[in-house]
Amino acid sequence: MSTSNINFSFGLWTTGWSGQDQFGSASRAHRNPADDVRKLAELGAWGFTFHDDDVVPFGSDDATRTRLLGEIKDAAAETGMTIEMVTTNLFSHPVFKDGGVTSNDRSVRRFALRKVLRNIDLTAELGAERYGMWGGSEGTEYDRAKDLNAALDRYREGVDTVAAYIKEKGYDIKIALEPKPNEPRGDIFLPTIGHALGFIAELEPGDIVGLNPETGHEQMAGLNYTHGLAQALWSEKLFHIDLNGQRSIKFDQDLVFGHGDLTSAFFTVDLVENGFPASPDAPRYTGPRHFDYKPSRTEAVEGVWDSAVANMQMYKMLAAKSDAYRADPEVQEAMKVAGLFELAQPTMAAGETFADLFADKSSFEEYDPEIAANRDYGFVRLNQLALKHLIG
Ligand code: GLT
Ligand code: MN
Ligand code: MN
Repeated sequence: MSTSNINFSFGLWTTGWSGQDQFGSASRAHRNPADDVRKLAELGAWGFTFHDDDVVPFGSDDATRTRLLGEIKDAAAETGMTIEMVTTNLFSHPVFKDGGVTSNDRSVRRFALRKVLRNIDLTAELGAERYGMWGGSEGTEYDRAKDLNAALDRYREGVDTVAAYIKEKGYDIKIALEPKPNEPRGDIFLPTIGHALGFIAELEPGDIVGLNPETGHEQMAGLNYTHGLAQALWSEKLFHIDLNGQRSIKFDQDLVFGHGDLTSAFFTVDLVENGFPASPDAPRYTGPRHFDYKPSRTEAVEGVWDSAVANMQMYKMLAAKSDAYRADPEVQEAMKVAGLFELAQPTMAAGETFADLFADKSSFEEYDPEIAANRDYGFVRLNQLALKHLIG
């Protein structure tokens, strides 16, 4: 595909991050989020996302809320930027220090739900098709801090209630849950894509609930992001993506996409842009290419915009590499040798019965395991071809 029409979007909390961390205060001055919308549009972004509190400071009165949201709407209208997802901040204010929808304090849970439902109305009003739920504060530092069964019940109740509200109002909105293993909580509920998929299967109804997996969050758990995206796609639950960079199992770095594990980033882009190589009818990701990164604290305003551009540039460079890699006849041949197309062939023949299988002596009685044991899959050569395209 041509890299000129990729829909790139950014969270306003990304470029808007002032650089404060656990140990240091802000290294950059606060900017008006509406100005960031204009700047992102100028740099080539297609859309943006935001938390309620990114635009309207917590506790603002209704008049202030209307005015500040008006500024964002104006900036979007003026630039043609799409507001593709809205989300709710249930983690910054200390009222949420023990969670939003899973706080042990019932009054906090009811307050959190009200904050979310108000934001669902806003999501609909702005025409965004996705509503994000990152449960950063939903978790514990100590195992006895919560009855874990009750916590999962309350988490399910929270998501079910939001989904029921969307349906009752007739809104065209899908919920995208974002897994993360830890930070800011010691252990966050729904730590990985797999946990979240298992949770969604228990929802009632879970049809409008899917995932927003983030590159670094899977990698913080030592997991393979591309594999996670694949399973979410296979489950038809990949509703959104948060792209960024992470260098191994450590605190959430939120680096520029590709600035962490570059090879993994290549295969992520390869999957998103060109799909599964041997499964042309498999589900494809069609949503925006959304960046959720943090311009490093060392950067001044110029560096913020350099880093925003770097995300889009990295993605486009990797997309072009992926296109060339897929079109390379040597790669196609190596994939064939490696057995990728063979894996797409069902193991049992169409309509084959157990009797048929047992009658097939070549599958067992006359099978010579040594032949397959000696097969050379050529995976190393195949990987080298990918790397040749990547850095060649
Ligand atoms: C926060 C978090 C991100 C989430 C955002 C949405 S906020 O910065 O680290 O991964 O996507 O709530
Ligand atoms: Mn992150
Ligand atoms: Mn994220």
